Amino acid sequence: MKGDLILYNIGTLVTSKELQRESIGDMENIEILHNAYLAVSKGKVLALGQGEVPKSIVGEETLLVDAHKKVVTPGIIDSHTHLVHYGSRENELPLKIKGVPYLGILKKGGGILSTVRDTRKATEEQLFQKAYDVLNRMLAFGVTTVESKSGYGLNLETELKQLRTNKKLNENHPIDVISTFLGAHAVPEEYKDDPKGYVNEVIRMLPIIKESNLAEFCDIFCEDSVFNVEESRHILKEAKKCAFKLKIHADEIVSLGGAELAGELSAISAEHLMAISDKGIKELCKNNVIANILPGTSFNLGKDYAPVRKMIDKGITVAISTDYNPGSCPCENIQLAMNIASAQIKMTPIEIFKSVTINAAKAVGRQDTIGSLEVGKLADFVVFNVENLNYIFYNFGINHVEDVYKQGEKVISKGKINFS
Ligand code: IZC
Ligand code: ZN
Repeated sequence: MKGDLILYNIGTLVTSKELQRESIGDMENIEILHNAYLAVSKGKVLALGQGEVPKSIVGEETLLVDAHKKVVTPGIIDSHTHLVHYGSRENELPLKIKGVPYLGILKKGGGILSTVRDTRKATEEQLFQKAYDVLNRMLAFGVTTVESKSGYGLNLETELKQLRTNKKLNENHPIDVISTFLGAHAVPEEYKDDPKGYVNEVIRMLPIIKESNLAEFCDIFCEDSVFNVEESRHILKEAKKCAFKLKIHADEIVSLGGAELAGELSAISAEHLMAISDKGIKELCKNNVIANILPGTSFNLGKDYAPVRKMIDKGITVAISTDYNPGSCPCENIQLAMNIASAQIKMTPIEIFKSVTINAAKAVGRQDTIGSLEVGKLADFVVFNVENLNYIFYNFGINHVEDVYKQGEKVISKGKINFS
């Protein structure tokens, strides 16, 4: 077969393919090729390798592109976002600066509940347009797949509105959007005096959401004064019965035992983990739960970083994502999250790329089609305008992405949107 498109003269090709020698927890274990080529046919990877492009894959129609020794990686996967919402919360910034904690703002009816009020009022078109613009920026940062949670409706009608918006974004934007139901994101104001009643309401919503086919995962905010471990277990067990795959916002601010619950229920991933206990680390490890860490949130809240080195040493699979949301992390720049992981958590460039490619693919259950550049997988890839991988982390705070290809189509060209 001939390639439709072949990039050649790639200085560094990070394939993110895990090598056979893989030992548990070896976060450096990916293939990196120098002086490489990457061939695409019908939106998928046709071939890749080192040195000269084989003549057998070059046809008359093949578009040959000189990569000028730049760095090419798989498309980045942002595996934890609260993409679809309305309004913003900069009015809470003075409180935050004065030291009012995130959960304190929520307790007073602000925080998530403020975004719920705005999202309930918004039209589907408004939600779509706001999120679409954010997806454009994410794409320019090298992101080709995004997980997107609901959770600003807290009633069936608005949760469905958010989830339908996910679907519409997935159908209309080059980025693939993977949808998660987060009905248990907070207790809504109308259930303030009856939190158990809201737990029952979420459980009532589960089969309806499942039936609608609008969400693949079910997530919960298991946190002090939000949903405790017992309530989280109750909701997630019901979600499992409805065949949702599970995620848990676990031990973000207070060490409640969310990681232990993620292990107990064999969740796909546990998110945040800034306050995870040693027992929680053991349980994630024993049950093969992915630790999805969100360095931008620790940075923005001025909180501890998740103990990533401890988790890696125990053999846990680590993913990194933005947590893009209007409260704890209003930032859609995955490269900034990666820079923070480097400077503050001391992860290596290879560990970080693995965390936003193949490990992030596992966190969204897509490791068979994306997350690495291997023959037959989708040709989602990014050209970074740098000479080596280290440079991305050394010269931080700017966007190093030059081109982004989604299924072989160049959707970002020289940093600009290239589709209509
Ligand atoms: O809107 O504050 N942590 N949920 C759990 C969030 C942050 C999103 C928000
Ligand atoms: Zn979150």
